[in-house]
Amino acid sequence: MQRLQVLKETFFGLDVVKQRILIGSAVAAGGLLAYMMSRSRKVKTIPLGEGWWGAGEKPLSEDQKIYPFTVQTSDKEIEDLYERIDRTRYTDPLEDSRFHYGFNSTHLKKVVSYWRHEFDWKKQVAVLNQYPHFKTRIEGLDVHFIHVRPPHRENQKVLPLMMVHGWPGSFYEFYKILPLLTQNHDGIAFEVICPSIPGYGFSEASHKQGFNSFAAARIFLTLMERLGFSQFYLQGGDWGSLITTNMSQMKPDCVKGLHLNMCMSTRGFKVLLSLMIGPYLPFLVGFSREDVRRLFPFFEKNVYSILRESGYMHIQATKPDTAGCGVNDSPVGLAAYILEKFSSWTDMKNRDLVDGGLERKFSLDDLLTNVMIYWTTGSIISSMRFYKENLQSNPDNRVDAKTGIFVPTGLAAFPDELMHTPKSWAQIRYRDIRSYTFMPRGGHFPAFEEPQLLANDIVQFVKKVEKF
Ligand SMILES: *[C@@H]1O[C@H](CO)[C@@H](O)[C@H](O)[C@H]1NC(C)=O
Ligand SMILES: *[C@@H]1O[C@H](CO)[C@H](O)[C@H](O)[C@@H]1NC(C)=O
Repeated sequence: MQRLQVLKETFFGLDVVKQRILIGSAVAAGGLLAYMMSRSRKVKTIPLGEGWWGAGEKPLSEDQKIYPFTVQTSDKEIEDLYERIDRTRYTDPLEDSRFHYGFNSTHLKKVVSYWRHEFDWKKQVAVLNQYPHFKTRIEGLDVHFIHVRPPHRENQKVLPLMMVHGWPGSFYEFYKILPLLTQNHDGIAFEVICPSIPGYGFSEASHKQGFNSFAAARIFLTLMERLGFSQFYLQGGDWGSLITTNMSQMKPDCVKGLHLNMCMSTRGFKVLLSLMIGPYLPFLVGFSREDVRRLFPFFEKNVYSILRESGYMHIQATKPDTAGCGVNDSPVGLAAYILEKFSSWTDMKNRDLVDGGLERKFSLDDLLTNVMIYWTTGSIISSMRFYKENLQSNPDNRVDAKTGIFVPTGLAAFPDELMHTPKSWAQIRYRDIRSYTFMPRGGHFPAFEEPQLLANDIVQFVKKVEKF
């Protein structure tokens, strides 16, 4: 009480200006304190939760062994494919429409003719089997993955790295980057684990509703634990970016570093402000010149362009089982549906080309191998359901959206990615960005399109984290 009295007398003994300065400072300090508390409140991890996605009742115990797996095919599978291809009904494209109405069906016939007469699935199955495949049961599902180790070398530090694909890709997207990552880079090399998301390719699909990126993240954390890794690196784009982000939020102590080639962080006042001021005074809101080039005009590049391209997402997030019927039944329908994305998501300008520019970055063998992974496993519908499960509720309200990511993070911003995320936006969620690179070329599937560029960026990021 005595002290309060002294404070009061001192305060009123000051002149008005000093009183105001004092009040102002107190308010500012209070605000700062409240701000820091609100930020530190976010320093939490997402609860791991639990789940079981098998058919029927959960058994009392489950086999936890890891089994080798080999991709197989049969003459019957190939005959069935050819019969269906031969019965395909096409519709002529509109004159000069190129890829603007979707896959140009005149060009589709050419791709399908290659598929039918030249593509050799048996040979591609051998290509798939050049790396060791495994399956293990987690939360009621058989989870498939490949596990590739570098050759033994003296004085080499081997770092485990999990790479997670998205839609409509697969573990096969990583085949060209694997040899680059298992090379020795000044004493470090990666041992790489590429799982298939449950419901994609050779990983069993959930039998129950609600299988989202949290569940996939938890399953992949269990997979890494089962493989004996207590600390590892993560890499992803598309769904892989969400899943590996969620993994980093759930078990930050296990994740030495997170490298993403797509990241979403476009919420909040800061983003709004930077959109209004950014084009005029980019430095004020932390934009570089390259950010401005990639972001503006904002509505054209980020709203209209997304509206024109995201119909698939709305369908998959609402009625995947209906829309999926046709593409699960027709290999040509499936190829058009998937390969259109490999055209436009590599470069939106590909829509202006009669052949969708498909072979500018990929070989037909590589593209059709990815299609065949969906076709032979009959997994397109379950892959589409992942949209519904993840977009059920407003993603911004999910617990993980409000949780920061505190593990060392590396971002590779490819110029033809669907949306550009400036570093200043990414920092809102990713609180420890160690590297942010404007990549010189490439789009949504960089491991498939530009394996060397992506590998270089992963390596430089990891060297920073390891202080090599
Ligand atoms: C479709 O592609 C073929 C090339 O495969 C081209 O000759 C044709 O003009 C294209 N059609 C349209 C409508 O763009
Ligand atoms: C897990 O899933 C995504 C988000 O980050 C949701 O939107 C959540 O925000 C969470 N993490 C991701 C993907 O970044």
